[in-house]
Amino acid sequence: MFKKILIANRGEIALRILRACKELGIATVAVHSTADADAMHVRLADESVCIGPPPARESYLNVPSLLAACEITGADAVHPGYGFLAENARFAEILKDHNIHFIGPKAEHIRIMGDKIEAKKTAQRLGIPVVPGSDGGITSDEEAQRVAAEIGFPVLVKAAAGGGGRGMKVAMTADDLSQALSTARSEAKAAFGDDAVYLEKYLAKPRHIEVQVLGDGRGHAIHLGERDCSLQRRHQKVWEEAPSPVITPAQRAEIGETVAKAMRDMNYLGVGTVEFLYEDGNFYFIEMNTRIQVEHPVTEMVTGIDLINEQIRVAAGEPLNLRQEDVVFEGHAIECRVNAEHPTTFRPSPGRITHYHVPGGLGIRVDSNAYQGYSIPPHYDSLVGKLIVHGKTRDECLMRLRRALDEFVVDGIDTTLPLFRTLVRTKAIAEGQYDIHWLEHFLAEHPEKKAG
Ligand code: MV4
Repeated sequence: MFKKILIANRGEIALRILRACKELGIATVAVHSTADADAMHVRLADESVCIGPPPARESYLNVPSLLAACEITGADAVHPGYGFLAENARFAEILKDHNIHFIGPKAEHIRIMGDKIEAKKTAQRLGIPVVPGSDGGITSDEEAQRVAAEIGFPVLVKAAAGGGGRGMKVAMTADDLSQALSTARSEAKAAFGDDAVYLEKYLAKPRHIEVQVLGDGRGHAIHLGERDCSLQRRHQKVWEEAPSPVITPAQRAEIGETVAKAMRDMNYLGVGTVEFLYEDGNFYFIEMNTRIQVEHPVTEMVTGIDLINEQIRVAAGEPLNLRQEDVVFEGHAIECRVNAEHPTTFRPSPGRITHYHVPGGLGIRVDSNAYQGYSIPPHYDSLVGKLIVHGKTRDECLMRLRRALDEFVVDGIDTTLPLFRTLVRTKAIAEGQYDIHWLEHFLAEHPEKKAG
């Protein structure tokens, strides 16, 4: 097992990783920018190293600084968390070259899944259902027209280097296709320096459902069920839940086994998430994330499995001692991402938290780095914390969530708590009847309701 882990991240996830390390008896090194000297993860770590000024590219993305911090402290492994360097294959290789373990998948798998065309080809080859579309990249207007005629309009042009919705263009008819292709190409070139694009059938009203996996890198892999992350705003998840309100146990077992088998066949190492669009009873692969995700706690709450603990242990070469039949799903969990943003305009609201009180009681979990008197710096994402609630049933979970949201106090800054207080009392949410566009429509149609 590792002796000392350097946590190459900040915020709530740095704290989450630190807690897992403490329970495993592993020493911790926090790194921080000058803007994060007062952060909770810095206070609680065994050691800390300042790695640069506030801008992420000069601190949390600064590889030479991180290597120096490993060297100074003698850390034998790095946990990247999510964002920053978590899905940077080159970083994983550089660490390996320095005899430092990267707590994450093999570099080759990070690289494959970072290229959306390669990811889709790999998924399809491994038996995962994919969205109908081009076999690989599109090289001409003629090829695009041929594929589109085959799959039918509307079609979606996507960037190979994309993800997060950037470089995506819909073509409703054949007349729109040439324009969609060239716009997607130039946006992709500008955003990612890579103009490779591919074509897919456009699914009009799908849900976003993702399957959590865990592998030991040596042919053993299991699934931990799905999360429904359909409630998003501008490609940012807002509310996530497990299980999905529309998936049956038989469907879960089937898609879960399909994904787990694929992970076994590729000898996948670590935690991963296979993302699907779900429409009319069918799953369609879109992407795979090769990191721990923000919303991992909802899976932990319904399985009782500590994903970061498992992630660390398999990265250290320990076998997975969980079999698929050991994974038992119990009850329902919902996560609300509380952001330091105005609840109706979503304008970022960094600043000092003057009063802070978190909800408690049975089934309540708050993953947050915030505390009374803490100042949220303006340089990073606006996540204040995650409220995760568990109940025996979805209705009990919603009931508890209403109560927990009413208890939660974050004063001094704007937060999205009032939005959640409204959502949790909204009929479509209570009934679980929402798709990936529901929240954007709700926010556009009910501006007066958003503040609760
Ligand atoms: C799609 C789609 C419809 N049809 N692909 C957006 C982000 C990227 N990761 C995948 N995305 C989509 N891909 C096909 N073939 C609609 C979206 C999409 C979306 C997906 C998940 C969650 C929210 C979304 C919001 C808008 C569009």
